[in-house]
Amino acid sequence: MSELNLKQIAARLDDAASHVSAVEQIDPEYRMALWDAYEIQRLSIACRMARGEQSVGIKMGFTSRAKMIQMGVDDVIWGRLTSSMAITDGGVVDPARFIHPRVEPELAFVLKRDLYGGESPAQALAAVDAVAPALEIIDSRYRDFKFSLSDVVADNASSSGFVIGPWADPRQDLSNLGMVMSFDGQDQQIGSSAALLGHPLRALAAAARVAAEAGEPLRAGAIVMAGAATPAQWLVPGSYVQLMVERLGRVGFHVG
Ligand code: 0L1
Ligand code: MG
Repeated sequence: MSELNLKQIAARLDDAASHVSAVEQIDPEYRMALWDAYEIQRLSIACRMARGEQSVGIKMGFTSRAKMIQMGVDDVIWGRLTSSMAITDGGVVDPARFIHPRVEPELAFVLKRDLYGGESPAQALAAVDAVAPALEIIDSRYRDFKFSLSDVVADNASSSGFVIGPWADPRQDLSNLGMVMSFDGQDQQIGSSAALLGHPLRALAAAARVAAEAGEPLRAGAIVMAGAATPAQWLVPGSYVQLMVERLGRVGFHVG
């Protein structure tokens, strides 16, 4: 794909996000290779940086076997997190910022040391400062939330917002923590941290690998959203979304 096409598509996706307006899928028109899709993602996030947003970390997608099978893929995808996507724990989210937002229960890590890719999960843990319950708002920029693998990669893996709860010591057993996402106190999704590639630290090691492969290794201070433990749910205006993670605590936000 030509440099011009890559830039035009990146601008199209950036416009869709900033004007809260869905666009048609790109892949049927251009047959994007996966590396083109990641370059479009990079260029589209560069448009945000040019407006003053800062890079704060990355998100992992398709970390559950169920979602990989659904998409017919055998590797994770990833996207970039920027400062404007951060939502305060307990804060209010205006749904008008999004096209058709969904929310999913996750864990987040923050690093105290750089990761270079190739680390084992145990080695990756040594670089972690803290772990927290987290919620991700995903909002595909494509009409009807329909996309191919390349489409969703170009669209920053649908990433749109994230909320991080209280940070906790990561040196504890994270392998099978119960995770319950509720709306107004009604349980919506129940899962386990084991859904994240079998162990959330595997998702972290995978994040280090993909970031290094992209030439942007994870630095101290970076946040990693490690992936969803359950399917995503549509946001309901007026509701309070909460995630409770066994031993780690709660995180939530009001949908305005
Ligand atoms: O964060 C995720 O696992 C979602 C990745 C993108 C696919 C989707 O929008 O459902
Ligand atoms: Mg997610």
